[in-house]
Amino acid sequence: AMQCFPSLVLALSSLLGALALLQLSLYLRVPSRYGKHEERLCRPRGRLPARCAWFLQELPSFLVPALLLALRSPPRLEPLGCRLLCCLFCWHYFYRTFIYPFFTRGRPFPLQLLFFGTLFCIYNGFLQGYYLIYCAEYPNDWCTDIRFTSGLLLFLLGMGINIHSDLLLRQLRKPGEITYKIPQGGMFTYVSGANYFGEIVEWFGFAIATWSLPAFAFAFFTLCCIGPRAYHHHRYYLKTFTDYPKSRKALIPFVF
Ligand code: NDX
Repeated sequence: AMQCFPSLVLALSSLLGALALLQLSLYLRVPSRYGKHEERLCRPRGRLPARCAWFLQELPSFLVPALLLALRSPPRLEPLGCRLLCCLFCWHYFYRTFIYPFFTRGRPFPLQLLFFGTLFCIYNGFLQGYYLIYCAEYPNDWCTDIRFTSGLLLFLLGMGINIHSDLLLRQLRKPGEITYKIPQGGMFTYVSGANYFGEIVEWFGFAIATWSLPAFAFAFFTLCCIGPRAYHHHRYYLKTFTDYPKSRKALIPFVF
């Protein structure tokens, strides 16, 4: 049977933090090349329809922890860590894998990024799953701890904002359309990267609720990955639309 190796958790979490910094250094000045930031002259080959790409890429983040959980000896959901994993992490990736891709109207996704994205989701799915199933230990009254309750609240709030914003983006296009318009409503009233803002709040909520190194490393990675992307989206909108709302910020309402 599997057991907890704290040094493995520490090593994998540190590497995730290092990847976050690499990500930041690579994509702070130039955006990652998918969606509205893909170069026009790029070869038309080497892409997969958005639907397949997002499904394949995100699937391991659901499957790996779900498998780890299934392989655990019963009673599987007894430890609070397992329930946290099941309810929060897998719930998000159930949405991202089985619901989001089937409604997306996004442009075809570059195979190369799909490859790295899939590797990332395997890695992170394993780290979060392994830690919460085999390492995490919580006191009996963790559910009434302020870290758990406030974290859970942030997680739910972030997830709500993320899903709502993804929906607003999707409604900007008719099926088959690939043009860009000014997003309106919901959190887009305040920021250009409303879906990213939600996702970041969500994973920091998860980190606070689980109070774990792997989860904080992942929240930090998310911030370094889609934070800069929100900024590049914002710049794209300001450049493309002369009537873009002046008061709108890039990522954090009223601030940045
Ligand atoms: N997938 C996380 N790194 C990533 C894919 C890219 O879930 O090599 C990270 C994720 C991966 C990344 C993943 C990991 C690191 C990679 C990176 C690429 C390079 C990088 C591999 C795994 C890398 C190292 C160096 C470390 C190896 O046509 P379109 O597609 O633009 O259409 C869009 C549409 N839309 C509009 N439609 C009309 N008018 C407008 N104005 C529109 N604006 C947008 O809306 C899309 O169909 C849709 C959403 O677009 P966009 O650009 O706002 O969001 P997107 O970036 O596609 O993300 C979609 C959702 C979103 O909710 C976001 O929060 C979440 O996924 N996400 C995304 C990325 C990472 C992540 C979450 C996380 O870290 N938690």
